[in-house]
Amino acid sequence: RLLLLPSFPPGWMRFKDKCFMFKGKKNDIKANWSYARNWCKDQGGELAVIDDQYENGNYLRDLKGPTWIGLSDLLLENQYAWSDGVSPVLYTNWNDKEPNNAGGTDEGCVSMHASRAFHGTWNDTKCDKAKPYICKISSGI
Ligand SMILES: *[C@@H]1O[C@H](CO)[C@@H](O)[C@H](O)[C@H]1NC(C)=O
Ligand SMILES: *[C@@H]1O[C@H](CO)[C@@H](O)[C@H](O)[C@H]1NC(C)=O
Ligand SMILES: [Ca+2]
Ligand SMILES: [Ca+2]
Repeated sequence: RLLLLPSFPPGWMRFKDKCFMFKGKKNDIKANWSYARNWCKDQGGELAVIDDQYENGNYLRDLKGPTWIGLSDLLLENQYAWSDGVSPVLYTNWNDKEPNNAGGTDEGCVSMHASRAFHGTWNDTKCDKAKPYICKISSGI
């Protein structure tokens, strides 16, 4: 009997019950947060939702600079939510003193640090900067 696994389009990588895709490596497109979100939606996905430290570590493996994830407080200041509109915030990995609205309250989109010193920690930043990003598709889609 065949075990039917959910199938994902080519180019996606599996981690547990999710598949994910990095954009923004080398000559690949980079995008501001809202463009990145729409790009992921166009693939049938969402910006990455990170539920635990293992997922955070898995995403980190391939990253270079700051990279968009799906967390923002764009809807309600200081209320961070995942952009898929349904996933609860089960885990956060803020860098020391973050989130801090360093650039003003419009600093609402979260990127993950990949540099050696800030390995995998999160930072609220202005949403309009073009950065690499991570999309995800959950199983069952
Ligand atoms: C966090 O984001 C701000 C911009 O809002 C940036 O100036 C700062 O360097 C970032 N923190 C780290 C550790 O990269
Ligand atoms: C995001 O980037 C797109 C495409 O470059 C641009 O049209 C849009 O105005 C940008 N949005 C923000 C909020 O910066
Ligand atoms: Ca904010
Ligand atoms: Ca910040």
